[in-house]
Amino acid sequence: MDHGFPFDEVNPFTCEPVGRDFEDSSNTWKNDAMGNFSLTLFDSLDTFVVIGDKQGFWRNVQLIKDTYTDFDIDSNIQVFETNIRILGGLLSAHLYASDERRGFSIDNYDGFLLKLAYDMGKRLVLAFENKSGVPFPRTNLKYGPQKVPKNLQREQCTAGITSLILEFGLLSRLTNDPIFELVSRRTYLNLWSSKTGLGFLPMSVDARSNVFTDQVTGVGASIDSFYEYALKYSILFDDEVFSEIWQQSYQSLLTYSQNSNRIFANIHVSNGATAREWIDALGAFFPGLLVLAGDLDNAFHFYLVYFKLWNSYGAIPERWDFSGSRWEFSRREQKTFHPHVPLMGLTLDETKDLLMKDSVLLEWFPLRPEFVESTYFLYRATKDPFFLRVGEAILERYETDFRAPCGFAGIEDIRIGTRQSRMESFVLSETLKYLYLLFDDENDLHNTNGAAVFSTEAHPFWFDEKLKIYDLKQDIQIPKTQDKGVLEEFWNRLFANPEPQEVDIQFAKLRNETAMFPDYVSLIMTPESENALIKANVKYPDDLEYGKRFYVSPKVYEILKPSLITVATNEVLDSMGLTLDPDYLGLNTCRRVLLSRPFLKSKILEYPLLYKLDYKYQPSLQSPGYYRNTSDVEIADNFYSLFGDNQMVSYPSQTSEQFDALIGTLDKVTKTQIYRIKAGPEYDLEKSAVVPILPQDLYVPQFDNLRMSFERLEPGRINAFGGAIQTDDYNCTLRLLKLNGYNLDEEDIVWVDQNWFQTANRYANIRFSSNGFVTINGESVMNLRIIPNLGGAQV
Ligand code: DMJ
Repeated sequence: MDHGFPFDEVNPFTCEPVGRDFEDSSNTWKNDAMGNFSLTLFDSLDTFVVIGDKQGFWRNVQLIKDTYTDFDIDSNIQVFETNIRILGGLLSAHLYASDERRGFSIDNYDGFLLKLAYDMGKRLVLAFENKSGVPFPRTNLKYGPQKVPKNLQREQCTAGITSLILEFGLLSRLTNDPIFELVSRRTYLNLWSSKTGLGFLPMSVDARSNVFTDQVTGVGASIDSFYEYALKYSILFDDEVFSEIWQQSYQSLLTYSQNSNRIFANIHVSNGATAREWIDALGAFFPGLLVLAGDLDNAFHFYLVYFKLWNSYGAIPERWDFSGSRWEFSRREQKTFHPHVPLMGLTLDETKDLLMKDSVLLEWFPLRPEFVESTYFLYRATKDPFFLRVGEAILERYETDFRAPCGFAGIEDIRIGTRQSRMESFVLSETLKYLYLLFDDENDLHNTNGAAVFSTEAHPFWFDEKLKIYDLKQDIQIPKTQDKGVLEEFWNRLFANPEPQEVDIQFAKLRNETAMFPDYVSLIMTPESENALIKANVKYPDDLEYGKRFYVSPKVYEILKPSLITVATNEVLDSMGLTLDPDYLGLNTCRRVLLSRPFLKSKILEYPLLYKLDYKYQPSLQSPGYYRNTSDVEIADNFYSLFGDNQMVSYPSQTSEQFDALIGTLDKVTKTQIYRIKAGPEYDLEKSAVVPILPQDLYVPQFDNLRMSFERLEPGRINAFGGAIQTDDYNCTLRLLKLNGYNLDEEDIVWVDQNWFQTANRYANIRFSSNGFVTINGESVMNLRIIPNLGGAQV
């Protein structure tokens, strides 16, 4: 504040204030976020709250009151960045300033922060004034989106289109003006309705034509907060439509994108094939999101990859390649890398440098928050000291290496360690906030009364009926002379002769146009949905053929829903009194972690596959020279000796062959019904198969449309769980490892209905053996077993 205010940022090395690039309007690296509106201050208002600095919060809120009455600024800014940083910052600060329950409320507060938020909202929402149906990526705060050069208005991304719903939703609900939520929600649902058969949205969109400009998807840059906001919006506003979007899209990711090392890889949206074998720094938020979704297991496994990156670089490269196939190394010498054998003609260090340079695809680290964010969420969910140790290591880097005279400065080139002379506003609003929260067990945000959903910029949001609603909806009239003709004419006139009230006029026009639109749920016409429509007596057009999309209101959807879910029955299962749970991936349940570790011990240090990734991605996990002699975070003496166990073991790495297989049609995979067997009465061995059916096992009534991953059980090799493979009693040569997004545990069994084999099996190479195993191409699968139908073959 001493050096930067009222500018957007401060140069951490020179202490000079930093603002937009007025010379070069195409410098989006700076100008997208720096709108000449004291960005860092707005973005970090609630950081004062989180660190418990009441005076700091009040003082800076007052400063804003004294400095800003609106955002009538002639700046072209990016809508997404301004939404999450400025609007999000204002909304969170307003909640704290107005809600007495949180202990930071301001006496005689008149809601001016919300009024400022409303002003910003009115300016941002104009980006939706686009005939193509998707918002423009940028807008001019004073004149609207048409003032932005056209070449900056084409490239839009999925995250940019869909990540307004949380802030806009909250703004609408707090101001009683529905336009923000309606527009952003409709746009989100529209985009979602154009997902591929596998349930994916590509990452890039042309904003002028509303056409996808690539065919790839993942969880990192350009699409990250699409997933994040589906889940967070559903939590904040208790919205089932968005909860289902989260579940469907996550199920697709688990099924098609998650690779055998639990990395969510970039894949082709239409066929699920791996498209690019890299992950980026932004994707490091995903484990944290999975904690929120209640999937700790996948959260932890994906986190491990980023943890290994931190061990290798003391930072997270903006983009990191894990493929192995593009390496200069393999071009030079066709053999696997061995940590102690240099390439011909090179020293070992030079060899490692070569590998490291090949795997760092984008070399900067601007102190992004995502890895700290996930560390924080995993610690809150597990309380395992391992995550505190990681936090400590991160903190050490900030204190010794990232500190600068006026703040913190990240890395410009990870490969050589040069520094970046910039401190983005998210360092104070997100990175340091999460780091602080990780160590502050008593923080209000950790109490039930302080519960909040963090926006993608880490602004705490909450919403309930006790909050005061400020009715800010203004009745703005569009002047008669301008309220006619085509849109183009309207804009031309407006910009030819800008009026002081122009934003209000544009805003009123947008509101008029969007007042009446359906807040719909999109469904695909299938025999099931047709049945549901008939059963619920809902009228639908005659020409609604199978495969066509149709829209219903949330109300109608609620009526249809029960008939859309079919629950299979099986006489044998019925006779055992077991019940089936269609939510086999557990997406509706939050699985609690059993804190069965002894006091002051880390369960993670006992995880025998902790080093699996080091082996698997060894060539890509080479440290840069300046970081090569740094020891791994978890084996730092003072941590390892205190929290480790002298029983610690590391399993040998998997050497069994692993491969994927598909039965049926790819785009039907996520629609195949699979059930988890729920707890039931005592198991009756008399009536049972050779191996008891246990709760947690899976049941597949139709052995079709399945995407599976197998390992070959070749005696002498090491299996996926780190055990030596021995000759199996049942003579099985395969083990199922993954089924439609579900990663099987070593003991899990998948039960298949024998009835299907006898009545509907169209595959000559899928059979079952006399001792009850499913056989594929003549090979028995040890954990795929038949549930006999009554009177059927003996099992
Ligand atoms: C932040 O501004 C937000 O987290 C956003 O969603 C993407 N990432 C940056 C920081 O990395």
